[in-house]
Amino acid sequence: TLQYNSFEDPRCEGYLEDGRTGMSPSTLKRAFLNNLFYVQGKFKALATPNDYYMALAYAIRDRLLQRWINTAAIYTAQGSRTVAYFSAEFLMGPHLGNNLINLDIYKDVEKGIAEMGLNLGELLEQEEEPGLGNGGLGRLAACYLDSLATLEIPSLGYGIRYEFGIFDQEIEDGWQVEITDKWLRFGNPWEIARPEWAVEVKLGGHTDHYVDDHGRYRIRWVPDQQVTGIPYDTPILGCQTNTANTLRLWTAEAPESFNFNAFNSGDYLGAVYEKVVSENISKVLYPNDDSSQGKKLRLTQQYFFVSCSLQDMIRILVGQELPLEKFHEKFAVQLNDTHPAIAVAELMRLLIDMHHMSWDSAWSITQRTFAYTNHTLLPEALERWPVELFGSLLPRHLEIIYELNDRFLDEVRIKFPEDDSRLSRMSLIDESGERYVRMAHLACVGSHAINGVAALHTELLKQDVLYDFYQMYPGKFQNKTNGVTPRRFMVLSNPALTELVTSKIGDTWIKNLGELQKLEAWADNPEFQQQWRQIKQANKQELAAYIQKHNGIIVDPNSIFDILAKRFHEYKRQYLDLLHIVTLYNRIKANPDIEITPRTFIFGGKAAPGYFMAKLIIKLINSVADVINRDPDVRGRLKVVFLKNYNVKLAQRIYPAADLSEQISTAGKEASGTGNMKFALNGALTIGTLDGANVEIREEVGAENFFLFGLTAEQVYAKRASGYNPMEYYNSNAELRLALDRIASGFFSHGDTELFKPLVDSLLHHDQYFLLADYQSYIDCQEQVGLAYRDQDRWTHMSILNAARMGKFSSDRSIQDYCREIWKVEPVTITLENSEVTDS
Ligand code: B1H
Repeated sequence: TLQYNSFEDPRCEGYLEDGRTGMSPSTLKRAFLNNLFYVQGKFKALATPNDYYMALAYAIRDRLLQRWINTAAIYTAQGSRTVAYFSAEFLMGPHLGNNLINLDIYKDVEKGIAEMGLNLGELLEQEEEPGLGNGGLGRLAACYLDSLATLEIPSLGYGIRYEFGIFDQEIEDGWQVEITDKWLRFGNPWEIARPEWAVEVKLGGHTDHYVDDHGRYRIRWVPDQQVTGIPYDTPILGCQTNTANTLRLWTAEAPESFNFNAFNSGDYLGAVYEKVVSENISKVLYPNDDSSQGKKLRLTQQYFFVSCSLQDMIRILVGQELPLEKFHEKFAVQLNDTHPAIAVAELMRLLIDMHHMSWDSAWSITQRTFAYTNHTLLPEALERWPVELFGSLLPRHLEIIYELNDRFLDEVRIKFPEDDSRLSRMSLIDESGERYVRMAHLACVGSHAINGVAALHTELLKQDVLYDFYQMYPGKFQNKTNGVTPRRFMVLSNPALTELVTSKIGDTWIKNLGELQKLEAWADNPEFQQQWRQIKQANKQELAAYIQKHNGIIVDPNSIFDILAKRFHEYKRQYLDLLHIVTLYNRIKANPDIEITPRTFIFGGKAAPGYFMAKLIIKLINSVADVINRDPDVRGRLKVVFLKNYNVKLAQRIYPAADLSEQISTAGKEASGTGNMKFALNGALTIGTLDGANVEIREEVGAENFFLFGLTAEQVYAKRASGYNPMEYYNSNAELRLALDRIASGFFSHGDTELFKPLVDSLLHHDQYFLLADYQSYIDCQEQVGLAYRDQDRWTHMSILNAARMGKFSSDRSIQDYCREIWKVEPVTITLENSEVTDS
């Protein structure tokens, strides 16, 4: 039995507080100092901020472990139905602060740390964030894990433990420079390796058709490479609950036995080379957002983590003495886009080849297991793999896909006879030119539910990209509008606003965001308005200090903080924001006395390293900033700031300080957006198009509290169909012409007229994303924003109502919808009584 120390103030009766589980301030303090000594091997005089961070992280991890082990024990004992969220990306953000919030000990720890002469904020700053995602899709997965745990839903996140996450962005001479993200450099206190649950993954080679000892026809995959997947587990704690679920990420290693032939034949370097090749699989995250690269290594990554995860789930099933026939009863698997869609073929292979199930049983289990979330309509993001490449890596899966396709096309023929064009449109194989495997089609056929991520997006999926599949299987289609976790994006990142809100309506809104509605009663209360404004002002001052420290630019916290923060992509139209900036600049230059509400334009975001136009837009922002910030004529009225290395940590500083949230994508292009929700939750007003979740945000907050501009998706389609000519707008709009001419003239590029030519030309001659068509509407709308800001009472009223009406956009709501309508899974309560820790 364990030896317990006795402590002065155990929190609850009958509960033994030991040095690793106790939550009282004195116990926490002692645990922290113990870790500093015994884990970091330091005492105060020598300790670095990182030592302090690590000492605290381990103290908090100890508090999680009891919950984590109990959660696993109870799920195992009850054989609970479990959600498995398959995602190539999990953009988790730093763990420590979030765990303090969810354990509900943030304030106590902050106080205890201060008593030791330290500052919690500085320790939190030390944590290197696990940036294992690109943007919205990866962050959505992270918010969903938070909500799943908070709602006490048994769940596992499955993905890849990339050694290098999304690159760090530096700016040199205005250009983006990419630096590798060595996030594991100082060790990761949140993960535990589980080498005892390693699995083997085969790659390449060919298939063998043979007759087994019982005279049965069988197929065997003879691979030419094998890698080992090692799981690393991270606890995902719910908010104010004992549930701690697991994020299980796979690292690729060479099998120990691998290539001993090469060793034996003396080819030591050859054998080590093979090892390097294996370990490359989980080396680096592909840094593209909303586009697919078509590289073999990427397909290998996808197959690697999917195969590891499905084998792991079979191990769990067998461990609970459940038959394989119950796979779909034990697990609901969500495919986060098509990146894990190979799972459909892999589960078929495992059930048929490895576990000798019949095709029909395997198919019935497979379809009842998977559900597929589509995140984009952009054609360049739809994953397709050349059949050749696919077959060279996954020969058996290609056979399975052909067989699936034959059976599927027979179904199509029965429902839609004599319709060859439909057959070729729907086929799992694109045969219009070079042959490709269509991953979205595989995901649709292999899933019982297909969902989009906002109402408009789901409608467009049904009408356009997946039209044929909607006709074939209308019952499979559902909408699940995205959501964000209020724990990280409000309670943790905006403590002052959290406290104000809680002082008025209590704290139950944190787990039931709909209750924010009660704030409406305060929207016109002068005292409350003043407090609301003061908090926004203080948050802006903090961001201003950050800007001064990192950019050397002094910005005015009384100006409108007008913020566009997201990945760089032409469809997101950062360039349109720039055209507004240049237009205001031109107005002031032409008429120095003009009245303009002072603004600070703040940008943040990364461009994919190979995306030339996106990188050129970053350069243009920095070039415009250089000129405007130095020009005495606009001093006190316009400032432009590019914040480098936008990531979860920086996002947490930005949302609380925003007055205006820029959500200006071309209608029909942004599937949902989630930044839009985080800004509004923190009291920013939105200027936006009718795109993605903007539509629903506007519905919720009311049209009068939302700055709407631009063409609708339908109008965009109509314009494209009738032959859009951007030059007409250029010729007929003097201000627009002036803005573009300024950029083209070399005014922002030291006289260089070539530098930004590709940007100007692309607008004048193609303008794929309708910037010129939306320009005037945007400028007019921004004028309204400037006027509204001058009436601070009105602005504050709108700001309060925006936050008060964000209830729908909690990821708790999204997850409840998924649980009820797709996964059919129920909560399981985790108690700490009978805990293995306290019982033993
Ligand atoms: C979204 C992606 C994406 N949609 C391919 N698609 C990737 C596609 O590495 N790749 O190959 C990576 C990411 N990401 C985003 O998902 C949408 O653009 C947003 O509108 C949406 O809010 C977010 C979450 O649903």
